[in-house]
Order: sequence, then C-alpha cells, then structure tokens
Amino acid sequence: MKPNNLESLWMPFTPNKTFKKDPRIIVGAKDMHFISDDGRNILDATAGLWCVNAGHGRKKIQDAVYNQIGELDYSPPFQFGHPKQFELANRLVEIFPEEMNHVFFSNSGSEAVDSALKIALAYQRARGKASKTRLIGRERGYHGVGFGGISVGGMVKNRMYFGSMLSGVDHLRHTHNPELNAFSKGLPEYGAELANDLERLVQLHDASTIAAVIVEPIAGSTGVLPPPKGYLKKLRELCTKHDILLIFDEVISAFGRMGTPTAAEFFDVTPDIICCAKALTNATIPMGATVVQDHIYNSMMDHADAPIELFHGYTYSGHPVACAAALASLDIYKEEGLFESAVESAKYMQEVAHSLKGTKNVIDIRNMGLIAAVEIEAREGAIGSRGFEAMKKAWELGVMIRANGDTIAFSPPLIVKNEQIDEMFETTKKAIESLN
Ligand code: PXG
Repeated sequence: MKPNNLESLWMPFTPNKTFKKDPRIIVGAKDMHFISDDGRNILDATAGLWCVNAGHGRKKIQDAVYNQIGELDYSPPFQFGHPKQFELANRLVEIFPEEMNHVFFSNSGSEAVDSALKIALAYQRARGKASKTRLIGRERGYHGVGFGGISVGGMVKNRMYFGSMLSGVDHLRHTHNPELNAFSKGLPEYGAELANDLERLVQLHDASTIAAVIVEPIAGSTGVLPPPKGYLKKLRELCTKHDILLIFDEVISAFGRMGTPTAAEFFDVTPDIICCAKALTNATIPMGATVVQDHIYNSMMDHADAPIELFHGYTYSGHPVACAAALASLDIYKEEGLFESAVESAKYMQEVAHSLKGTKNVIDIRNMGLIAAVEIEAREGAIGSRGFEAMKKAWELGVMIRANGDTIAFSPPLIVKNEQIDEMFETTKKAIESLN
C-alpha cells in the first residue's frame, strides 16, 4: 500500500520532487529480491546500498534481534557494559588483520569515520605529537556525511553546499585514469605512482603537521574506482616513512565484498585503523565500528588523560540489539562460507560485466571483488541523466541497480547465483540500449 501523502518525508540523497511524482516503493524483501508495492519481485543487484551481504530476511538475524529485545533491550554504554558488545569485539578482531585488536562501536559508516578521525587526532596528541593535526583525504573519496567525513571526502556536491568544513584538511589526487586503464579486468595496471602524491603534501605541509591519511581501498560511491596495482602498498610505505596513520574506510569493502573479511587482507596492506558498518549487521540494525591497531589503543591507555582516555561515544555505541544482529550475521557469513562463494561469483561476474563492452554509449567497465561498474557516456550538459534513466528502466524491468552519476554499480548479496548475475547484466544492457 502506498502512503497517502509523500510530502511530509524529506528523503535523503533523492530528488524529492521527481520521486514523489513517480515513486518506487518497496514493501518487502527475501533473499535476492525486493518486493515492490505493485507485487513485483525485483532482483537486488546492489545488496540494498552495498550492505545486505547475506541476502534479505535472514531468519537467524530476525530471531537474534527478537530474543535480544526480550532479554536486554538497551543498556548505557558509558560506565556500564553488556556481554554481547565484548563478544562482538572479540569476534571482529578474530577476522581483522592480526595487529588490529581493539574496536570502538558507533551506528553508521559516517560515525565510524568521524570516530576514526577523532581517534587519530587524540592519539597523536596523547603520544606527544600534538602538532600532527592535519587530515588528508583523496579527491572523489566518500567518507559519509558528517562534517569530518565531508571534509576529508572528495565528492564535490557533498561538500560545496556546506561551508568551509574542518580546517587543515588536504587531498591526494584520485586514481581514475580512463585513458590508460579503461576496460581493465580487476585492478588497473597503471597509476601506482599516484601514491607519491603524499610526498607533495608532505613537502607542502611537513609530516610533523599530518595526523592521518584516509582512503577507501576501493572507491565505491564515486563510481567504483579500484586502486591501481601496487598503489595501496606504496601509500602504506609512505605513511610509515612519515609517521602518518593510514585509515582504510571499509564501510563498503569489509565483510566479504572482496572475498575476504577486509580489503586490507585482500590487498595484504594493514592500515592503522579500519572503519566498517553496513554488512556488519547485514544492514538489519544500524551499526558502525572503528577497529584500531594495538599501538594506538595501548598508547591511549598509557598516555591519554586519566581517567577517561577518549572523550567520545554515542548513546547507542554497541547497542545490544545491533550486537545481536552483528553476531548472527557473522555466524551466517561463516556457516555458509559466503566470503568464499563471493570469490567464485566475482570471477563469473567479471566476465559477464565485461561482455557489455561495445554496448551503446558504454565507455568503461570496471570490477574488483564482487563489485562491478558500467560507465555510460554522459549527455552533454546533463551529467547523470542517463545513469538515472537506466536505473529507472531497470527497476521497471525488475532489477535494482545503483547509478552513481553515469556509472551503474553492481554489488549483489554474496548469495547471488550465476543465473542472477546473467539477469542483472542482461537487464542493464536492455536499459542502457533503451536510452537516447
Ligand atoms: N564510507 C564509505 C566508504 C561509504 O561508502 C559511508 C562511509 C557512510 O556510511 P553511512 O552508514 O553513514 O551512510 C559510506 C556509505 C552509493 C552510496 O550510492 C554509498 C553509501 C551511502 C549512500 C550511497 O554508492 N556508502
């Protein structure tokens, strides 16, 4: 049933006026499909917003959440603890890189990022490097919508309306280079040297003023930009050389999207801090986490002001219901071997995605892990209009895809079957071909 009046809701990241004239309403979801209000099954090629990695409507998570509300619906996270938040932190550090053994909980990717930036600054101060206050992001980066996240972020529209943001922030060049790398299968060959852009910023600001660098290991929201081969390793080396923390924003990439628990493991590059959210609870209950290396936590415990080492936290940090959902999600990922099956599906999806080369207006295809992107040429003077129309057409044809500008992104749940991958791309091809 459609709500009678769509006007009272101000929808996020949505053209409200256009949407409300022709709404797309979702009333249910199961496994690989959404159900629309007109009763159609819509194949979910995006795992919602890169987050429903185990597929929709998972009974185990439903039961865990239901039982948790009955047992302990809420307890305050400051000065008191409940068992499941410790259990979840333990489970997370088991699957995160070896040196990363401490977890700070929040409620979203944006908060996980702001927590990471604040921890980086507090850590530098606690260990006697209080001049290290600059934060370095990267052009085209997306780190959520808090003021910290948009300051280090690099997507123009997310920044231009909101004033001057945090001071003392600078940006590395982005890594997108279609002249050399268009239609790369997997990681692009060219561009590792772009990591040296950090040297330029060190020469400009001096390393003694820089606290941390934050990047997405694979840039998602900006239109899927896998890192050039060797880029992340080089960036890690430079951060270590200049005593700068490296933060990976893994809000999209953690929990199996790369076939591994983290992209850090996939790339064999260990950052100092990882931010995650989304698939942590299979998106059923909002939750974010900021996971840090021992040297950061130990330094804070040893040197930060006593008695409270970090003046930061949320009413819902480590919420018991979110913890229950996360524990059940981690169980499902493990019991069903979903990270492993993502590796197989990713191989298949790479070939199917690249078979769209030659389709009308397609100018690039990119992929990595269980992520793919098909970029269509922008209409002159109307950037994003073809992407938007392709998304609408695919919805009519029964597939949910995501348009980031004129790039169509695919990030299906890890339970996806090969026939469903075929359907995702056949429908997308039809949708693209229907556009002028
Ligand atoms: N970091 C990254 C890398 C993200 O992708 C966030 C932080 C923020 O998470 P929250 O939970 O605060 O939304 C994200 C979110 C898209 C799209 O179209 C992606 C996100 C959000 C909205 C749209 O690709 N990712």
